[in-house]
Amino acid sequence: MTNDTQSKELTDGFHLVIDALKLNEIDTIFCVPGIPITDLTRMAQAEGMRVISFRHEQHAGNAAAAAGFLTKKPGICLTVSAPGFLNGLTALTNATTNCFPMILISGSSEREIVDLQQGDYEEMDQLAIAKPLCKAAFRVLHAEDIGVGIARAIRSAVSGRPGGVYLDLPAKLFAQTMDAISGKKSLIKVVDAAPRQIPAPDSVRRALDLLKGAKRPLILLGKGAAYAQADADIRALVEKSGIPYLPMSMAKGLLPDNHGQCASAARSYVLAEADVVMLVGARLNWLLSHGKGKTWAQDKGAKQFIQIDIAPTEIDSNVAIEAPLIGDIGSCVSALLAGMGSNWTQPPVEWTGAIYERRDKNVAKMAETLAKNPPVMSFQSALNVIRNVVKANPEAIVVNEGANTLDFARSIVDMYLPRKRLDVGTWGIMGIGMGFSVAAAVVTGKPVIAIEGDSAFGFSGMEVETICRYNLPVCVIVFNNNGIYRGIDVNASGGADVAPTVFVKNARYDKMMEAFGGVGVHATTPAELAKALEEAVASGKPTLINAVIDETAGTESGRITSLNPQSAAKNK
Ligand code: ADP
Ligand code: TPW
Ligand code: MG
Repeated sequence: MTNDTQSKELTDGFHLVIDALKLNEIDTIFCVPGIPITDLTRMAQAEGMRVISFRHEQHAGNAAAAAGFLTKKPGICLTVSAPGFLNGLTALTNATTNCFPMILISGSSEREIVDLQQGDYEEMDQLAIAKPLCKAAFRVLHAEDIGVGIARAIRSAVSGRPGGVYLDLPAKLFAQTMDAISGKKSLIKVVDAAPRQIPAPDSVRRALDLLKGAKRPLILLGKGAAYAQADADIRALVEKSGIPYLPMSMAKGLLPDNHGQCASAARSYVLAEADVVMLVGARLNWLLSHGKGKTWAQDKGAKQFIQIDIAPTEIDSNVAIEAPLIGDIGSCVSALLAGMGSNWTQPPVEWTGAIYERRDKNVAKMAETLAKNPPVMSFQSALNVIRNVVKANPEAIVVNEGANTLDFARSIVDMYLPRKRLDVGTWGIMGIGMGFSVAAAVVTGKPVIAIEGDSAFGFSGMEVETICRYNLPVCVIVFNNNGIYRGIDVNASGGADVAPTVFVKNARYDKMMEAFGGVGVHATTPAELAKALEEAVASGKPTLINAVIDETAGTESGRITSLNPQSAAKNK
C-alpha cells in the first residue's frame, strides 16, 4: 500500500451494510447475535439503529414480517449462519406466504469451503436453500456490491406482491475494507421502491359494469387491502357504493366492525347469496373455500367475481374471474371511485335489508352469550372483557393465535381502526404471537394485547423476557384450557402418558412474566381479567394474564375440523 492510500479514510463491510440500510430509512433490526454478525449488531446500535435482540430467530423473523406489514417497509431480521438461518427461514417463508415484505440477512461461512463441502463452522449453502422458499434471494461477495445488494433486496421485498427476501452475507465480506468515499458512492437510495401500478381503463370499466348490473353485490376486503394503506379511499368506495362488505380477519378495522354495511355477522348468508363479489386484496384460497362448493352455493351457479390484486397470476387461480383489476389497491380503488360518477345506484334494499336483518339478529344472539357469566370462564365470557377494553382503546393492537382462542376472538373482538389486528394469517401458523407483539409495540409505540391459546403461546413464550428487557407495552392473555383445543382428552391405550393434546393441568403462565420482572396475574373471573387488562393497558407494563378457561369448552381444530383426515373422510 502506498502512503497515499494509507492516509485515505476507510470503511468496511459492516459499516456499508448499516449505511445502506440507514440511507433507505430502515432504522430497526430484529436479530439474534453470534458469529459472524455479533459486531454488526453492536455497530448498528452504535450508529443509532434500534437493535431488538430475541431469544430465537423465528421470533425475530416474525417481528420483521409484522413490521413490514405495518409500515410497508421491509422488516429486517439478522441471523447467524446455518442453524440461525434455518430458524429464521420459517418466518421468511411465512412472510412470503402472507405477502409481507421482509429481508432475512444471514451471515454465512467461507464460500470456498462450503462449495467444496470441506466442513466449515456452521457450513451450509444457505442461498440455495432459501431460494425456493422466498420471493428472491441474493448473495453479496464484495464490499463494493453491498449497496446494490441491499437495493435489490428492498425492491424485491416491496414492489409488486410484497414478500420475503433472503440476503446472504459471507463472514469475509464484513471485514473487507474500501476507501470511504467510494464506499459512500457505491450505496443506492432506492427511488420509488413500490411504484404505483395504475389499472388499465378498460379493466376499470369492465369491473364497474359488472358491479352496476349486480342485484346482490358484496365487497370482500383482505389483508392486501389493509397493507395498501388506502384506508380513506377504501372506505369511500364501500360507502359510496352502498355495497355490504366482509373483512377477512386482518382486514378487520379497515372500516370499523360496527359499520352499518359490515356483513360479518351474516357471513355464510352473504357468501352463499351474493351474485357479484368484488375481492379487494384477498385470495380465494382455503380461507374462502377456494371460491367453490357449498359455502358459495356454486351449485346454484351464476356467481361472478371482480378481483383487485397487484399480482396478475393470482387471477383464475381457483375459479374464473370475470373482471380482473390489476394494479395497486390505492390506484384501483381511486379509479373505481372516479368511474362511479355522481349518480351511482345503491344495491336493492331487498338484498341489503335481508343481510342487515340477519346480522342484527345474530349480533343480539351473540350479546346474550357474551353476557353470561358461567362459574368457570368460557371463551366468550373472557373475550367479552377484551372486546370492551379494545372498544375503549381502539388504538391498541391485537395479536391473536390458537384454535378456539383464535376463532372466537376473531368474531367477538371488534376492531375499529386499520392494521390493528395481526394473526396466524394464510397458513394458520402457531408461533407468531410474541414476535408480532414485540414488532407491533416497537414500530407503533401503542399498547399491544396478545390473545393466546396456551398451546399457541408456548411456541414463542420465551420471548416474554424480550418484552420485559425492552419494557414493551405488551399484555399477553393466555387462554389456559390445559391443552391443544381443550384439556380433557384421554390416552386411548390407558397408559400412563397423558393424551398428545393435554398439558400440565392448572399451569401458571403468569409466573413466566414475573420471572423477568413483569406483571403476572392469575385470573379466574371476568372481573379479575378486566381489572388486570385495564391496568396493563393504562400502565404499559409488560403483563401476562393467565386466564383460566373451561377445559371442556373447545372443539377440535376450532372451526376447521373439516381439514382433519378423519372428519374429512366422514364428510365425504
Ligand atoms: P386474506 O388472507 O386477508 O384473504 P391474502 O393474503 O389471501 O388476504 O391476499 C392478499 C392479496 O393482496 C394478495 O393476493 C396480494 O397480491 C395482494 N396485495 C398485497 N398488497 C397489494 C397492493 N398494494 N395492491 C394490490 N394488491 C395487493
Ligand atoms: C407451527 C397445529 C393448530 S392450532 C394449535 C396447533 C398446535 C394449538 C391450539 O391450541 P391452543 O388453542 O393454542 O391452546 P385452543 O384455544 O383451541 O386450546 N404447528 C404450527 N402451526 C400449527 N397450526 C400447528 C402446529 C395447531
Ligand atoms: Mg388451549
